Amino acid sequence: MLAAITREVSPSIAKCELTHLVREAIDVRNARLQHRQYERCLADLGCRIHRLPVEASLPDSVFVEDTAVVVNELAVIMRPGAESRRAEAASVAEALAGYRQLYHIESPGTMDGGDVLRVGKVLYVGLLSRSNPAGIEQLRSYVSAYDYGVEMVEMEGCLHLKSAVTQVRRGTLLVNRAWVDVSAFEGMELVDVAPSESMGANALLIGETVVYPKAYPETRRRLEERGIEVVVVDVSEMAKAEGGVTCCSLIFDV
Ligand code: CIR
Repeated sequence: MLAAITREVSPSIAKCELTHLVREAIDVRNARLQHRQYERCLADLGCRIHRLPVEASLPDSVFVEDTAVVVNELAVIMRPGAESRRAEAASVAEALAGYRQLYHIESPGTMDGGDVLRVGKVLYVGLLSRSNPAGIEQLRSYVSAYDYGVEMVEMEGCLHLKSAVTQVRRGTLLVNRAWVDVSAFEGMELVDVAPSESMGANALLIGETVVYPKAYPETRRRLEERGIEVVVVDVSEMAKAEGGVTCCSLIFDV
């Protein structure tokens, strides 16, 4: 059985952090509708939804992925790189305490869950603006006891590692090579995003199905041509806040 922690879209999402995008109006009502459809999709794929209460004063709080890294044996609560997001972690920690033993990234460490890509027993961590070497060392100290390797990955031009690379099937990654040094992923099959869809590398693999944004049809075709099953969701409002499909949930075995 899988659980998915999610959180209702904040009414203040218009004040979200933005790094690479120009601010556009976000329709909160539509964002909430899209978010409900996203949750429904996760539920259809076997996730029990654990929705956290809205955090009205925390604009980015729908992006729960950034607040924790959950593996089978433990959960590490993040200290997000953006100061405006640090207060998001407490309520996620409270929820996760019911499922896992907790460890915490502490100052001077910073890390966003969006920078952590787990492939089997390896945690790849993107090092750029949100996650720093101190955070990575803390993560390593927590997970190495359970035989997870932690690999630092160079990236540029995007917000998080998972903006540039995600797993779409066992042994296969979807990548935007302009943003990430793929030498770290030697031996794996790489599917490139379509040239016109630079934001298309963020896909959410649940079992053998990929949850994928409606906005990137060319890249979606590339996945389907390889026999990967894709379920499409419209996350256009979240995309204006630089969020994608992985960002809105924390999914783990229960
Ligand atoms: C931020 O800048 O932190 C948010 N506006 C977007 C976070 C998206 N999260 C993710 O990609 N994991």
